[in-house]
Amino acid sequence: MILVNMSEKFLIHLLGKTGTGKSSTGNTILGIKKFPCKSSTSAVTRVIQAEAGYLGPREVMVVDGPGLVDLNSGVNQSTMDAIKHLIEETKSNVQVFLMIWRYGDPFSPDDDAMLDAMRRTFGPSVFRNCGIILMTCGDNFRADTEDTDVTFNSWCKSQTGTFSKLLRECQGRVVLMENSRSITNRDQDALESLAAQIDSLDPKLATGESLLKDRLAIPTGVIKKCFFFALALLVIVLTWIFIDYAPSQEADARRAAHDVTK
Ligand SMILES: Nc1nc2c(ncn2[C@@H]2O[C@H](COP(=O)(O)OP(=O)(O)O)[C@@H](O)[C@H]2O)c(=O)[nH]1
Ligand SMILES: [Mg+2]
Repeated sequence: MILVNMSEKFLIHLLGKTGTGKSSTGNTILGIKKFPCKSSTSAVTRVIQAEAGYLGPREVMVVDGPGLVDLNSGVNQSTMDAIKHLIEETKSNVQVFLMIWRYGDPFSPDDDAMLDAMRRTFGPSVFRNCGIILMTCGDNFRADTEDTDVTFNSWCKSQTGTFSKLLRECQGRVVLMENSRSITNRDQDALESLAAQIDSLDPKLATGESLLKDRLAIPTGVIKKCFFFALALLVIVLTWIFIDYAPSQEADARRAAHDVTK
């Protein structure tokens, strides 16, 4: 179990698949190599590790762990449970879910499974209230686009599918980070952008307390579908009553007219 000092205001959870640069991002944020990282096809980080530090003047606790999705074995439920447990322990703190991808990696069904598991575990508004996308390998992005007028913003806007849906859910919060620099020459632009986006979260909606409450909320999509289903049912029933009732009224009128003529 990790004991978190409650004075840390922000918990920054580094989330994503194995090898996307989660631990490297944690080290860039803290400005010190606290998390082990290396290029490997299997997970290097095997347990949840939380390290305290500062992002500008903000007190933060950075939480690193194994990938949320293991290659060929789906969502890593034990990591998900460990994060949930940590949030329960730090209910009053603002929780930041840093969803980490490596620039250049294609999205796969694993990514959708991971995002759905997050929505199921922490509620349908988890990304709206707490989510920030972070793309690592900013160095590769810059190398790919140096002779073009493609900016990171325009690149994000041109993306479709899973990425664009998640970006909408995250209210457009996205950061490009270069972890390949030395710790003494950290990517300050990325750190400033991350800090500004953390500040833009609504602290009332992003606390652990609010997240855990939100878990029980019914998604608005489901409410809308139920409403339209009920409306359609009502129209069918009314039409049926009207069709059934109108001819019998006509027949009554005809019978009454017949009685009068007699
Ligand atoms: N070029 C480049 N390599 C990176 C960057 N971020 C991470 N890496 C490399 O990607 C590999 C996996 O990183 P790691 O942080 O261990 O990934 P994790 O499994 O998600 O924790 C390591 O070799 C890192 O040096 C980046 O921004 N640029
Ligand atoms: Mg790692």
